[in-house]
Amino acid sequence: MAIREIIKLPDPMLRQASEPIHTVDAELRALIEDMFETMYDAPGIGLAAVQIAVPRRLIVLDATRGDTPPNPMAFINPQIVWSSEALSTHEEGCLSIPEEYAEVERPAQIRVRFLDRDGAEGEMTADGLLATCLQHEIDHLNGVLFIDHLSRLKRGLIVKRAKKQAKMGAPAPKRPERAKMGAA
Ligand code: GNR
Ligand code: NI
Repeated sequence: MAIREIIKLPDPMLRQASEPIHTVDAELRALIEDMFETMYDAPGIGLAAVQIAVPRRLIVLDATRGDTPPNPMAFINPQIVWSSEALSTHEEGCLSIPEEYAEVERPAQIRVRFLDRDGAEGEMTADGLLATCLQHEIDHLNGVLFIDHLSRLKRGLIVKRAKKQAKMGAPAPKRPERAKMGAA
């Protein structure tokens, strides 16, 4: 069990589509445990595997809040099989885009098909925060971020700030060693 590092915008891996999972085995269940640990530590209500630099179609989520007991859920190869015509708006944030929040409009209800931790097929209908979070996580599996649902202007501002943050946080780039002058 381990807390993994969460990759941040503008890491290009966040723009990559994740690969389907073919086997649900002990190694995958260990990865799921690491994802729960990383999500609860952050803290966040959802996490896609690609956010810990593992581009596979796997998400974890726990949209309970307050005093309600935790409800860790894992979805392997999740697919939206139905979306309501009715839309709803929620404020969203993303662990890969720290300190940025915006209102995003999405279908209010969705039905999702997936494999669970035991490799069994499941289906679930979700609404409210759970529906929002599932759509946010499934977007990650397709290289899509919540900022892609905003106007170009808002997205541009957020990307600009994220790039600035990345520059400030990154170690100084190594300079190539200069050839010594006059060395034969
Ligand atoms: O922790 C998270 N909170 C959140 C709030 C509103 C809509 C979506 C989310 S998901 C986010 C964690 C995250 O980045 N998951 O990919
Ligand atoms: Ni996110």
